[in-house]
Amino acid sequence: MALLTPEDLENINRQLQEADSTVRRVTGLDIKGVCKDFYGMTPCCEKVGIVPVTSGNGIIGNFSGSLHVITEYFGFDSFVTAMPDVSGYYEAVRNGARIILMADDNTFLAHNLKNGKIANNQPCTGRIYAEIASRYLKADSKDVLVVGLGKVGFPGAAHLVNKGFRVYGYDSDKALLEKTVSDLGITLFEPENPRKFSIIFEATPCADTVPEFVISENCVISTPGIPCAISRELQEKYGVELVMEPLGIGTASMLYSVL
Ligand code: NAD
Ligand code: 2YG
Ligand code: MG
Repeated sequence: MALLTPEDLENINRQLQEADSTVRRVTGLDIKGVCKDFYGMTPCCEKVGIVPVTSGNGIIGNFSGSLHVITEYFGFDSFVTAMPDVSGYYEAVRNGARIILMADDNTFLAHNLKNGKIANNQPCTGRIYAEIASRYLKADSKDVLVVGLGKVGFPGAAHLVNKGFRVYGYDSDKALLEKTVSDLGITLFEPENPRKFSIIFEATPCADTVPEFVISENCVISTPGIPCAISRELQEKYGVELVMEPLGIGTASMLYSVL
């Protein structure tokens, strides 16, 4: 799995503000507004304990610090523990944390200790980016192209199907693509039969995965995938509304889902 780098997380507050402006232009609501509508909950100053984890590839510079900024941005009262791992977990609970946020190389979770709800970053990220895409106010139809059907893309695609969208799926892994098309009852997107979309949801770890022939003027590309799904040049050429941010939108989705 591709891990975040400290550089991805530089200026997280500014990245969040920029993403918020785009989400507002695209949906008419800010990220908080979309989360509130989607989950039917609002934070009430729940105390969040952020526990750094040293296992595997170890602590990522800016990761816990960014989670601190993000949680406060969305109205939670949060703190990063001084100790990592089990000692940090103990410290978080002893200091009154109601929600624990922590990640190793495979799992990033939010656990609400009061109501027992637990969330995983991948499906929560997929659903919220798909939800934002689905709310595009200027969409020309209910057709959506989904590029990347893995741990983030699959739950996003499933969410769009449940919302009544016509989902066209594409993944470079042919076996996974065929299985997903059959499991979700979506349409297999064939690059040999090109067409344009006003809503695109992308979730791959690769760059430039959205080809020019699918991009319509002023389309939305809602993409948690890092690095970016399209070049700056194509973004400007077609006036693409790009919803892309490395950590905050997915974390907000996790936190709202455990309230
Ligand atoms: P994954 O490996 O489970 O799935 C990725 C899928 O993309 C795979 O099925 C793969 O076959 C497909 N793929 C790769 N290259 C492709 C291409 N050129 N065209 C079409 N499909 C292609 O990974 P994941 O856990 O779903 O994560 C996807 C991306 O989202 C990663 O970059 C991850 O770091 C990122 N992510 C971002 C956030 C966020 O908050 N922004 C949160 C979680 C994950
Ligand atoms: O506590 C730490 O600093 C580290 N143990 C965090 C490790 C996180 C690893 N996960 C990732 O880099 C991401 N693929 C998942 C984070 C979701 C946002 N992109
Ligand atoms: Mg995110």
